Amino acid sequence: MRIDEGLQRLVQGAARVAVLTGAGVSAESGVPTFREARSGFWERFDPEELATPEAFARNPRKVWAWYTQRREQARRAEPSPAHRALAQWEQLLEWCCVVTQNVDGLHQRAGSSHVIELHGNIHRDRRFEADTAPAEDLDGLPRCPETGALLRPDVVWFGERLPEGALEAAKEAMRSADLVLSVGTSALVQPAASLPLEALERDIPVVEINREPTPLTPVADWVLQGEAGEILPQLVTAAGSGAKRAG
Ligand code: BJW
Repeated sequence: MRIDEGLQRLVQGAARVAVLTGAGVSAESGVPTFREARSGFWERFDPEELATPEAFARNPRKVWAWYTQRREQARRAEPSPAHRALAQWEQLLEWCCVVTQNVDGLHQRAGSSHVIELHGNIHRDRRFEADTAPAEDLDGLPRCPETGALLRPDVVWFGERLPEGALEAAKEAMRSADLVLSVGTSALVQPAASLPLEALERDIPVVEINREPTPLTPVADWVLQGEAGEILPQLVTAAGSGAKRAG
């Protein structure tokens, strides 16, 4: 992959960068993606059975079993070169915001300090709130130590609202950036997928990094096709020689 002169000038001139990330950024850490052929979760599992509040109400034990295993997988994973490159870029910039759809906490572990988690965090629990109580036997499932309420993973399932303030903060980050990147996301899940489109509408340049074309590809200003863990370090090196330093 070669970074052309125009892109080099763009990254060298950028002082405020917002980066939307998806599962592809954690793929090189060994965390599976969702929609990829062969390896994606949704190839093997039905999201209607695991990633909706209705699924949890029907069968909380099954949902907890899946999340417990994924939580452990995320805990064992190490940040990838892509996570590390973004953390390193932050050091060169006036401001860098990572807006992530990932729930694994790997951006923070790599050292990024300004991370907005659109879909929650798999390492946290919260109270399961539903109109009707889950039907099955709930013995042994995680409960709030104070109130005894049934707990669920603190992630965003289909049909659920994003965490309070997260979407607004992400929109504000995109609006105030002078460069937006979309990295390792299929750009299919709303409302996250609209964030780079809104940046384009405001004439903010958008760079996409992905192994495969996505719905964003035809409209992005630059498309770098390949592995995020190879391309991002090169981009940060290119930026490093000319970036405006903080302070
Ligand atoms: C690499 C790489 C490498 C790999 N280098 N690249 C019709 C139209 C529009 C919207 C909807 C619709 N029908 C339903 C909706 C809404 C729905 C939605 O968008 N559905 C679409 C699928 C159609 N959205 C929602 O329900 C959202 N909520 C909502 O809309 O609320 C409205 C509301 C308002 C008021 C009251 C109530 C509600 C919530 C969405 C929640 C998504 N949740 C999940 C699970 C999170 C928890 C968990 O982890 O278990 O989030 S689903 C899953 O998808 C996960 C991800 O964050 C999300 C995005 O996936 P991502 O990251 O893009 O991964 P992949 O696998 O899709 O792509 C990976 C990419 O990486 C690929 O492109 C690879 O090529 C690439 N790659 N390795 C570079 N090394």
